[in-house]
Amino acid sequence: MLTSKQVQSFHEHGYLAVRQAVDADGLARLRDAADKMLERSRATPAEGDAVFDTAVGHSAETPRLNRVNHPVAEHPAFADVAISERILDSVCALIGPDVKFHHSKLNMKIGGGGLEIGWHQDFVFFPHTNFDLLACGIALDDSDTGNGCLMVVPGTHKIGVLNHRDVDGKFTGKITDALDVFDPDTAVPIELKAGDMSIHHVMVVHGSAQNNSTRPRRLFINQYAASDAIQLDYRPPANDFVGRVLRGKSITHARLAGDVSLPLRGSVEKNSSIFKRQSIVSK
Ligand SMILES: O=C(O)CCC(=O)C(=O)O
Repeated sequence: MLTSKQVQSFHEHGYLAVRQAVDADGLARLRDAADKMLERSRATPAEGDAVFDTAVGHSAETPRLNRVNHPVAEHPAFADVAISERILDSVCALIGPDVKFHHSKLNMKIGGGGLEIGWHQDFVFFPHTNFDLLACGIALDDSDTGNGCLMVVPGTHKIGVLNHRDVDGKFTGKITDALDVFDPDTAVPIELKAGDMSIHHVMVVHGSAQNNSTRPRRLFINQYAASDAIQLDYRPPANDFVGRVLRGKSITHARLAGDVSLPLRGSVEKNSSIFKRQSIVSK
């Protein structure tokens, strides 16, 4: 369970590192499941599919992934951790007693060039009626600045929704014109040991550098939402976990965050991802 100091720090800075969020057995199961997913991806073509976001050079002989989409629906080891009491205790301490599942992903950030993720706020990818959403990232490997750990800009969850569109209004997936609003030089790394967990607010500016080391940096991310945060751009649920109430009651009312303008992402290509979107727009 989080301490009151951790809860206060999250609300003040927009992120936390939680040590040993999964035990050694849980970690071993996650790592084994990640290895199995990589094996399974050998059958996926180079361009990827709905589950596997392939990295450059992916082939049956040399599987290389940027991401596994919806891992909770692909292997029980991921689902067990995503809905574990231990993690839900932390989530509820931060966004309240009524919580639902939003989505999961396993970002692989492979050694020898795993991709950079540009500065962004998660909220713009899935705008809701309020901001009580957060992401829990469980490290499958030790994660530090050497292998592209998550970086956050503290306090930016309080500066409002930033622009993630180019001059033509096309959604870029990364912040385009707000460098006067936040200073990337004030970003801090969230360094984790395998089994630790980062938690970041849906509005905090974050990203991560390319992995130029020889070590992998796998981060299993689960997004949770307060049950009364309702997604504004409806999409058919990708699996049975999406929208599932994990703690507390189902809601009868949506809660609005106040007088805010909520940007809608708009439609994107099939099997698009943050990796593809950010590189398309920056080319
Ligand atoms: O894996 C990372 O370093 C960042 C993850 C992230 O921000 C995302 O997938 O939206």
